[in-house]
Amino acid sequence: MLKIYGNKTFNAVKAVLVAEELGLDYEYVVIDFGSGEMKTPEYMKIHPLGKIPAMEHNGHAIFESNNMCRYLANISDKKLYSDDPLQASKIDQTVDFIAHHVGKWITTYFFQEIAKKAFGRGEPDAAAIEEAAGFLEQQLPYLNGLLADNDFLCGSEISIADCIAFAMIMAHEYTSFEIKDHKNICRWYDQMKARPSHEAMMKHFPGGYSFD
Ligand SMILES: N[C@@H](CCC(=O)N[C@@H](CS)C(=O)NCC(=O)O)C(=O)O
Repeated sequence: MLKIYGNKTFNAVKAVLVAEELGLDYEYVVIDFGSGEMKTPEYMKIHPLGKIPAMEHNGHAIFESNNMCRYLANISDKKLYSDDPLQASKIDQTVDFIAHHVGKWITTYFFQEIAKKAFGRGEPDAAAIEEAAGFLEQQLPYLNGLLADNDFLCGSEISIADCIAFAMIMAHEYTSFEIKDHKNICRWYDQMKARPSHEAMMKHFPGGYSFD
């Protein structure tokens, strides 16, 4: 039995998209942000810090979204991942680059332009957005280059890196973050969006990252 706990965040989208790509049978459970549900003793048995996403598989509690994605691939004969140490390292490298660099700055857009409004935390900070835009302009060409000769970020086959990157880059549909100058990223984004996994994932995230 696989249960994924989440709400409208990048990290939950990553896990659901990976589960859909792998064709796994799972239950998606929405954990409310405002009601304190995340900090109940029951939920904190699943995520000890009371955060989302998290999941339960055969009685084991697992958290940290990138780890969740890798785990789901590992229980699926390494589909979306690899048995080859070098290819696995390439996938991990891309996942880490997204998590620590591109994703960090896209999270700034999400916080400033979506979360602040949704949770009454004030107006977006223009300086923070400008800083994020500057770093993304340095970093997105690297991702664009990975896609110059390949359909996917780590080669000719889709991997967890694509699902993880997609969940982050999806923010461009809901914030002022733009990808239009990066043609390969645009092409890849449209390809990812056309996959059946995208439609299935979106059923759990009506309105995407919008809280309106
Ligand atoms: N690094 C974690 C991030 C988890 C996280 O910070 N979740 C946020 C939402 S994106 C959360 O649950 N915040 C509520 C809280 O900390 O009370 C992951 O990738 O899963």
